[in-house]
Amino acid sequence: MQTHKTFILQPASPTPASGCAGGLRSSCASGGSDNAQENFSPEIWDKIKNHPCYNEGAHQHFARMHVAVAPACNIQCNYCNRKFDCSNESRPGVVSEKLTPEQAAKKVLAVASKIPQMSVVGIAGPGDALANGDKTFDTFEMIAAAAPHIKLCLSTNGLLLPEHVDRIQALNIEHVTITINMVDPEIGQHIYPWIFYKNRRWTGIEASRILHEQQMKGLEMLAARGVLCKVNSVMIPGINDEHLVEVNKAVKARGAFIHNIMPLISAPEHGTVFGLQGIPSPSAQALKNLQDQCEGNMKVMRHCRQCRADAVGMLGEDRNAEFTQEKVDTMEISYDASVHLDYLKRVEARRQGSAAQALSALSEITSGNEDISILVAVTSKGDGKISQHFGHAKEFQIFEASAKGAKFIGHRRVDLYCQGGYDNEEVLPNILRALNDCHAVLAAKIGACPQHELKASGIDPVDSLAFEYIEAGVLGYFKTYLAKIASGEIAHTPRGDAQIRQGAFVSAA
Ligand code: CLF
Ligand code: SF4
Repeated sequence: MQTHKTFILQPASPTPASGCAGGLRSSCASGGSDNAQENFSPEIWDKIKNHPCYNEGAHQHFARMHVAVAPACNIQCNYCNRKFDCSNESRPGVVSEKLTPEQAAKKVLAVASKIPQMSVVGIAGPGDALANGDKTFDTFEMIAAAAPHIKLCLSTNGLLLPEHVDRIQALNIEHVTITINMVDPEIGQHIYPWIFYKNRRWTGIEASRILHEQQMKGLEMLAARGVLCKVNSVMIPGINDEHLVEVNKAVKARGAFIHNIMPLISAPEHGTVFGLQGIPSPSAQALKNLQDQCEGNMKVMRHCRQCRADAVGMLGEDRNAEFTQEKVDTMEISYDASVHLDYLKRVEARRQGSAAQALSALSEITSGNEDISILVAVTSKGDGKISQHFGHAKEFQIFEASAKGAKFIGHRRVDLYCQGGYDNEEVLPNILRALNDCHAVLAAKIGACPQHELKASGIDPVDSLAFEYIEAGVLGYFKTYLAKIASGEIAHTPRGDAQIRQGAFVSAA
């Protein structure tokens, strides 16, 4: 498959992770978000507004599902091993069940009838979508006929892309991801031991040269047809980490819309070549530095959850176990598109409310503080609000608050603190480590014990902003923080991984 495969960093680390096709405008008016509607042309906005991967703002409202109809692959990546399966493992390329196109289409209707947030169906393996072209396109045809409002999304290694561009366009597949890890076959030979192309196996530099040429050609052809292309790249320390800046420039020049640079997930037990060779995952800081370097060139995705090839639900959650083939077969499926369309209207109202409140909060940030920025962690149930209890969080969204606005910079996965009836105090140190560069945590409720421990680690626990819209809440907290500085109550202290403050708390109440 593509690079919906490989990767995850552990909780203690910050989470790893156009030419904009003429669609990205320069202004930035919604509380600092560069994912706001006004930053895109109407045509582009229409394509991305409900897509949880292409639009960071949409992942708070919309879900995706993958149907695992594509088992075979035509190349070998040294970070991939599709034999490994574990239901607790969120790792691209991993699936519990492979489906026929008919089973997949039925599963899509079953999920759509239960999860009105579901806006996109993707085919992301477990092998390569285009190495299984007939199954992939048959599946999309059935879904398009049964549920035409659901967006279709395809992910591929790109080897067969030029041959399939016409069919992709004919089926109105508006979103295609290509995994591109190199634009230099010298480097590619260390990532790809072989490819299978035109009825023969190719190895060495020649294999990477063919793959590279096909990827570039396919990307150019799709961009010329108005298909929004996302490029996924796996950051592999010592192999292509420095080279990915070149990749970024090359894909931008060929019309890619967004670049998703993800960390290699590497562990010997996964049985991958890189895992067995002991090549490490990149540090969170190295990943962020690379993403920052590339961001000036094009839109960069920072909220990727490195999904399984059968993932179902909001990004960061997996509800696939509710929709096994056995369960779908006995399920009463009553799919009603109007339920989803009603949900779209509610999201639209929510978005407008959120944007208005964020703008209002931003207007209250006093001038003269342009050099101050802080990180704020937020936990949400996926409704765009600060709506989750601290103890129920499996991940925190991290925002950088500054006079420019509230900017999403990534997420941090953690173990559950509340285990239904008792608090798992053993996980608290890991949560504190995951958040140790944040000035505050905003949650719907924070219990006395975690409040105490957060304060002792120099992190302000805030539940007085419960159920506020996230960006407005983050900016509200920042405003109070600045006020405390102005009054002399606290001094601004930047936080880094190794820097744990004592004291100096602000309350946003
Ligand atoms: Fe799936 Fe990929 Fe489409 Fe999204 S996932 S096929 S573009 S609908 Fe999204 Fe998952 Fe990251 Fe992929 S979070 S691994 S980027
Ligand atoms: Fe995807 Fe194939 Fe590479 Fe595995 S070997 S990551 S299935 S392209």
